[in-house]
Amino acid sequence: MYVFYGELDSLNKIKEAADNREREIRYFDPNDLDSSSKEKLIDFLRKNERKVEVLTFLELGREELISLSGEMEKKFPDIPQIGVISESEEFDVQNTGLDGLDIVEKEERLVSSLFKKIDELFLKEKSEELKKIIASSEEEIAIFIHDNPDPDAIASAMVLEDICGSEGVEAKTYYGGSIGHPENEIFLENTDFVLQKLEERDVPEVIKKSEKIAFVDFAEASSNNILPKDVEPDLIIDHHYTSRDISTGEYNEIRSDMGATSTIMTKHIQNLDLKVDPLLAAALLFGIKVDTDDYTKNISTADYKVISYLSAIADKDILDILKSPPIHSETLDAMGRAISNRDIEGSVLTSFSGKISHPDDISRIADLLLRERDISTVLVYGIKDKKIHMSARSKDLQINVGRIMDRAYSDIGEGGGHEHAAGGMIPLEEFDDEKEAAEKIADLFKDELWGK
Ligand SMILES: [Mn+2]
Repeated sequence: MYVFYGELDSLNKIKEAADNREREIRYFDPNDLDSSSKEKLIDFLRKNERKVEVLTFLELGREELISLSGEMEKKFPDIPQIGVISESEEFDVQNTGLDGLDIVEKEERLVSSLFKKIDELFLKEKSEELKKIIASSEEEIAIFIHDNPDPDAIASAMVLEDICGSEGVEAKTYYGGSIGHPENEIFLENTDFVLQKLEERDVPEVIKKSEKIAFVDFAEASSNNILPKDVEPDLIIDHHYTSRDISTGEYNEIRSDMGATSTIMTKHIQNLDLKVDPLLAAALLFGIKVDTDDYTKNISTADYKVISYLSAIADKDILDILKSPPIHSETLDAMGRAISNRDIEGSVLTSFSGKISHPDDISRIADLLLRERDISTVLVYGIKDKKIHMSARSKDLQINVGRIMDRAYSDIGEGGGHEHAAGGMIPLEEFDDEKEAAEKIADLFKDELWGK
């Protein structure tokens, strides 16, 4: 809830903006004739102290602002304050001795700059809240990231571990699946940061021995993570949009307006005055880069600000390596087999790459083969741990590979994904041998594609 005190012509616009964010607002007019509105304000704040996110003074005179803000700071030290002043006014808040007051100048774009300020204050409050909750933990905190973690999840967990460490609280980061991106390996090889790989059977013990459970870069147990459905988190920090009400836990920060969890975590670093070393800065920067598709998708002003902050600190050598990360020789071998085994019919290319060392290899190979001239749709598949992993790509706007993968393979395994990129998995035991598997998988794909 936002509380306003004072007189302002743009009040209607403020109401509208608060409405858009589904925030309640309360307005107190000092020129109310019936009785002292200051007393009403104090009374209201006393009753609603925990609900009020920010108290904004609208265009009071300098003296009145200083005295009122001082009084409120004494009475309600936890409520952040903003003073809106006329552009012409000289106001140096440092000289007033008011710690809790921030200033916004009244200008053309008052409403947007006011709400930006509110967001900044809100984030600062969130950082303090996060710190307090972590500090209150006497035993270990278990940080969970999603299966086959990506750079954003790993960098964010690194920061959360740092915050725990600065409060003297033990923390460990757990994941299921495997670390696939070679980029991740580069970071993990260069830091002391250790990720704990978990099998499903080990989860109950970790849950039992940890005082608090944190979800980072995901918000719900059991979807794309190693946790059973009934695990309730104490902390959630995520940036994925969800229409479901996820309000469990002590600390809840789902900011779908930010491009990456790394952005949220960098904000906490800044607000809590934590040190960020060049490698961590590079990891966070890379996390944002991957999640925003090279800084082009779902990117917000907050992301840009954080990017410029991190770029100044980030390890340049590591960033250079990440532009073209080293490739494992097994991956290169699988690429070689996929290139020589490719079977082309019209603009459709299918290829079996044999044994692979990581399921992620398949999608990299599919990306590569899609670049062949005159090819518009690609299916690549390979074997790992008695399973056939598949990856499909298409540039053809008439084709939805996600739907094709779903229809072609759902009877014997799983398949699905997006319009232009999709994947799937079939247990090898569905086939007599590898040779039969190799032929049948390509046939099922093409039959579905051409509607046979
Ligand atoms: Mn993410």
